[in-house]
Amino acid sequence: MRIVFVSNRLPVVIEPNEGRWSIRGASGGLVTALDPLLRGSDGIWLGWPGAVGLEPEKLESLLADFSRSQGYRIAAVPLKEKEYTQFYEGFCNQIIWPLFHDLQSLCNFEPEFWHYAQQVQQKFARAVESHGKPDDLIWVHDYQLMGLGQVLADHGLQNKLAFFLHIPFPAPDIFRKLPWRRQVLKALLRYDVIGLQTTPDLDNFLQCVQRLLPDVERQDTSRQVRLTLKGHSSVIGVFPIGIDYKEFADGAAQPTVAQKVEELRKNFAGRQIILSVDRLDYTKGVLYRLRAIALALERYPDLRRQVTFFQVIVPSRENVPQYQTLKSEIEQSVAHINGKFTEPGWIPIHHVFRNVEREELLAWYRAADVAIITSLKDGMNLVAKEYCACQINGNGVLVLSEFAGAAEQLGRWAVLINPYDTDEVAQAIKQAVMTTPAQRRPAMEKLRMNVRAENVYWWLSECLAACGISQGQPASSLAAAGVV
Ligand code: ADQ
Repeated sequence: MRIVFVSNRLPVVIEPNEGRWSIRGASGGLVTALDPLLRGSDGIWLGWPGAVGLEPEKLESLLADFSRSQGYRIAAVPLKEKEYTQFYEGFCNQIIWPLFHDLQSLCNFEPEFWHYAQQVQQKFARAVESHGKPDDLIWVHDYQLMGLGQVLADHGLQNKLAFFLHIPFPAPDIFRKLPWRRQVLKALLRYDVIGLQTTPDLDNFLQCVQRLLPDVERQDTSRQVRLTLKGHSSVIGVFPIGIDYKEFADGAAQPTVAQKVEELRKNFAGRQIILSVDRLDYTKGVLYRLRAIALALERYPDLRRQVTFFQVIVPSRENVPQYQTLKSEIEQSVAHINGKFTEPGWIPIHHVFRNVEREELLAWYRAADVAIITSLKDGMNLVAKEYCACQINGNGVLVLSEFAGAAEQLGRWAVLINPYDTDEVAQAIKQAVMTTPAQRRPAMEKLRMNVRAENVYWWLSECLAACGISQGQPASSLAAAGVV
């Protein structure tokens, strides 16, 4: 079966380069995982190319170049300026994103955003219809396209329709605030398979359906739930996304990375490196973390000069005002803490705000003595898994927010924190730094085994199995890997 993979963004970066447009592949676990699958199956990936102001012919030729080099096709769903602002910046980034991360006070429930969201689903549907074949699996990704399955079904498409939500699904009291709550749930239930990241997401989804759509019939099996509305059944399951463990672990072991680790170690000799890596987003809890760092340095003076906080933030959604404000608040807070605690030869926080090269990222992951993840809410958080995979010497400690999806799989061997509890986070920083190598190693070993076993290929085969597709290879499992 061929797969038509649909996401809001195509896995490419198109940018002007010395007066000419260039195209390159975007990085990330999903792209790496889907690459071989799409190559082998003559599959196709549909999405918005992310470029505004590029002539259609030029775009076509760039995409054709990229398709040739990758061995699978990608096709663009171009968005008009107004669709970009009202659908992507409005409906996606000012309604669904904050609401599904429990931050309803940040939502702007502008009715026009909903109108444009409907228009864009139609646009994506036309692209699927023009590129899809009758037996294709249509696999739609993430919150931007929750309504696409319904449009396709209404148009009479007979293909199997699958959907995966990368972000959390909120509890009923929060979801209820959405003016189009029933429409969204009904639209989701037109997919044949729905994948969620964690058990709490599944529970929330089921409770929302129960409260808002009481006519839905529910049937539980051992691993999944079947919901039926007006004769159509959907299978809902939990499929926590993983990373390409081997690529990270092998990458971290490369001599070029080892050399960078050596340089970092020299620069921070005698200090523990406490690393955080986040996309610029208010859901990642950066300001809460900074407050806890200030408290830790205040309350535990022996931490000063003993630790260096290395904070890496990748720019994101720079046109949305909330993100611009967040960026300056973070910069102010870092400047304030550094101004207060810096001593000759020691700066407490090193703040990096840019996309970093892969080798550099791997070196930071490998060199860091502690990684701290303070998401206020997160679908999964791949950084937690990437850090563990790169800890090839097994000496690191993972401090992990209990509100990151990753906590369900990794929480047993991490230092779990409530990021809103500044006292607790400050204490966790101290505790992580004080942990001895003898305590660190067994926990990190378990974390690494888990990340290795439940990797992105395992995730893929679990999702495809729910769609009735067997890849013919047994998926790695925790039991087989000896984790549980
Ligand atoms: P994100 O919110 O983007 O993903 P996350 O899962 O942490 O969050 O992934 C971030 C990715 O960006 C990581 O792969 C990381 O390596 C990379 N990255 C971060 N900083 C970088 C930098 N400075 N330079 C280069 N790369 C950097 C959404 C959901 C998550 C869910 C994923 C996958 O919000 O909850 O885990 O999808 O389903």
